[in-house]
Amino acid sequence: MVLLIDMKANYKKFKRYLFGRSFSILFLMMVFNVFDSIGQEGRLKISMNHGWQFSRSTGPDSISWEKVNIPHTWNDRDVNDEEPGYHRAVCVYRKEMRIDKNWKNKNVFIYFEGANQVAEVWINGKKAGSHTGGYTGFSYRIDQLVNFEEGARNEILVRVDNRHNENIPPLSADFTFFGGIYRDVYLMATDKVHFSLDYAAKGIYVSTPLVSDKEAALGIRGFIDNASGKDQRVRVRAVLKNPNGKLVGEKTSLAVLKKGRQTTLQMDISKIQRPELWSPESPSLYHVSLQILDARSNIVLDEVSSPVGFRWFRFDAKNGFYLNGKPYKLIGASRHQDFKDLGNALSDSYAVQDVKLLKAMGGNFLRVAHYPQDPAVLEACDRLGLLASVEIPVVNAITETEEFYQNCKSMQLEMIRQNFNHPSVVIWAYMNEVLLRMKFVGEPERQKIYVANVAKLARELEALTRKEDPSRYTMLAHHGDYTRYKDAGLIDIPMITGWNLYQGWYSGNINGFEVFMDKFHQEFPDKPVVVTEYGADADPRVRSQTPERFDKSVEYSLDYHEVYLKAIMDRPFIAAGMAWNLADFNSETREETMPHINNKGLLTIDRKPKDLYRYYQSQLLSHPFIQISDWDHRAGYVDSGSIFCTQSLDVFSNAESVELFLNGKSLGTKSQSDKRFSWQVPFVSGTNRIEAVMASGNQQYRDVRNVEFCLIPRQLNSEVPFEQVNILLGAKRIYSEERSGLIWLPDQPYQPGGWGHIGGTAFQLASKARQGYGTDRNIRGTEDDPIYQTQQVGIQQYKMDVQDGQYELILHFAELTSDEKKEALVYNLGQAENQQAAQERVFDISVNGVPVYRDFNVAGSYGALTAHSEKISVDVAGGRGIEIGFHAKRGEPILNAIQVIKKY
Ligand code: GCB
Ligand code: CA
Repeated sequence: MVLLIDMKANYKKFKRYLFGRSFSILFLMMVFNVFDSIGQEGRLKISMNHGWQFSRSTGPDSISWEKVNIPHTWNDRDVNDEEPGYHRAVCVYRKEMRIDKNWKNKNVFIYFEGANQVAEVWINGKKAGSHTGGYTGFSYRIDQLVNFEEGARNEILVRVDNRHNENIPPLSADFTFFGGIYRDVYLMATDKVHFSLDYAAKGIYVSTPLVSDKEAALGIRGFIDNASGKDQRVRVRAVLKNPNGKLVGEKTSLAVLKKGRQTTLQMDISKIQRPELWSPESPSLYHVSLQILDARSNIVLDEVSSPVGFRWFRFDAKNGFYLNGKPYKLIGASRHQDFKDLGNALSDSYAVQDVKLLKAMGGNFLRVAHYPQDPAVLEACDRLGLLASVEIPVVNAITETEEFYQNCKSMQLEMIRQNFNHPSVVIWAYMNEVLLRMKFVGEPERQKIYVANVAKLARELEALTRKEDPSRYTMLAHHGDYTRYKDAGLIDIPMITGWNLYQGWYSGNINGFEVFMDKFHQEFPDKPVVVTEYGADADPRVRSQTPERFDKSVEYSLDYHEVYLKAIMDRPFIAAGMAWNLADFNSETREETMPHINNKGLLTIDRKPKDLYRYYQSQLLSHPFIQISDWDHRAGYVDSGSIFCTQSLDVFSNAESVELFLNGKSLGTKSQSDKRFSWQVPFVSGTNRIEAVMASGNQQYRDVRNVEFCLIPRQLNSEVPFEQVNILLGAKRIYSEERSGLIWLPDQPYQPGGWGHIGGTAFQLASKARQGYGTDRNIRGTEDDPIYQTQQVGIQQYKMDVQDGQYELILHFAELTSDEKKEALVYNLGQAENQQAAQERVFDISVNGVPVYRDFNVAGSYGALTAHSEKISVDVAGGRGIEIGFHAKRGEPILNAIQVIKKY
């Protein structure tokens, strides 16, 4: 920069010195070009993310400002606390800015990539505009509102509102509506003659009306605004370069732009020979740039550019998706736009990282769900090679008002216009499970009208989409209530039907998935179909040797995904399978093992791979892949009569066969087709070196992992010394605390010589529609909810035949019954609410016959659904072990978890 300024100041001397007189023209052009990029000419776009002030309150007296940078949300923390709900209100952002005085003759715009969900923009006290909808960009022309004088301060004020609004989708959904200016903000300056910024789009729309491997053509539609106050003669030049930067096509056309008007431009570049085709395997991008040049002076007034991907595709009802003429199975995942502790306020690099992770998994498809996301997402898909769908956030239900319909339509229009040029996009969608939260339950006639109104809105959005973009497909995603959507006519309206199916998760029978898909295909043999969602929660802290539905174990989710992926792969008519979800995401109303988080991700909320991700890699990658499960901190009970504990261990690989070694000794070779490899491994105490080996060609590949194992004796007088046990009562799952690494094992009934409970039964929810044991309610006062979510009800004793010594007992309690209403589960897919009438219980606790607590009343003293622990020291002598007695006074005694620690 400094150098450039010097150059300008000493222009004459310098010019002569360098080039002599004859080079002056060339040099002049160089100076112009350099200054182009700092705003003297052409178009300029600079970020405005830094140095904002933010206030949660809007009242003039109470206003207090804090410094923030954008991207910003005011809900990054409160969505994770134990208070139900999060701040949904009007908040204000403010910034002072100076505008370059040289921009006086330009059009100046402020451009927001997104603010949730209504934003009102004021410049120097005058309203520049307002925007409805939290997921699309918007821009306003502001040169008529700003002060260009040298040093003058301009104030920009943005009121952002994320309150519930009946007229703005989404009305409800299984994700959090974080408020704020959570995507980049830019200031733009253009010549008065420029490509239109209407709909915050680029003003040019590229299409590929003809593509084959022999020849391609590029269509360009553009809109040019002339705000200059006089008619202008311009030349518009389109330049197409191939992926190597070589010019492959050029077109120029002359136009007269009427003052104050918008001129439409239509150009094409044809006869592009042997185009390099775009595909996920080879995402070759051409590049087109369009310039508006003053016809007389040849000065560039404006310039925009776009990537171009030459590819063709179709969805076939019988044989699925075709890309560039060949059948092509689409497998991928959906993405939400939040990240651990950041809410939705992420910089672009997070978006790029997610796309990379999906690509590295072997995925070739991204469902951008349930709303349009940061521009960086689809840019990354174009570059890295992922096909994509995008949708507006009409989720669960609609409101039957003209305003709601209009908001849907403008969102759809903005989505299409803003994302039109991405070669990655093949589908536009506009409703997700729209009949899930049915309105007018119990009023059948009114409900019919409602459903008809939903269908009417769908038809209008469909018509709009097809008119805007005849080159892509349209889609709706429905939940598994087949007849509801069929009767509503919602299967006939879009070009593709998407099903979000959770048989084996929200409902019992996992094989129901195949049955459902086959039935649909039989009844609608002409309808292209995709699986827009399928998934099962996997809390990476929860593992199981006996996985079952809703236990939240990684193992159950693996079983689930194996069944689904195989069924999708086996059926050519299923064009695509999109796992729900790429990563865990925030859903404030959710409770379960990790409150506020939906755990169906293949990655954690901070994007660490779960075993699920490795499973997909093993099924999708073509280069040799082998990885051992990350369950490498384990505990377990000694097998009877031995000094080890046998547990299963998974290996993920695309090899035909894999051999496993434990501490150098082979445990045998396994072969597989579409499942993970699994061995029963006799783990010894301490470090177990696991090595998995595969062959590919004449090359060997291996993965090595040390599994740290804590062996717990079942018989307390056995050869294995006893140090500590951490036991979950009424549970079948294993739980690892994230911070301390402590591992909790399922309880057992007492056997002489060992330990366990005597009496009682495992706690179960009144509604058995879901999990087999424990509760799904948030337990307050702990981050380790699974320790407290299971319990033995009606317990009489807890007995441990430990040897003499000094021990510490920690008893963990939480009352799991409560009259407290759980927030309506919007994602509950039609399940009845799990309400459990509060139980009153009062009991005494004794240790080795000595009364320790009298009239113990967990809920009465500490509140229901709240973690509470008691620590007791015991000296065990005379070989009598430990015997904890629970003596009912009112109701049934309970115990949720117990730790027994040997001190000396
Ligand atoms: C669905 C919804 C999605 C939820 C998902 C779930 O069907 O489309 O928004 O997050 O189920 O996990 O329940
Ligand atoms: Ca961005």
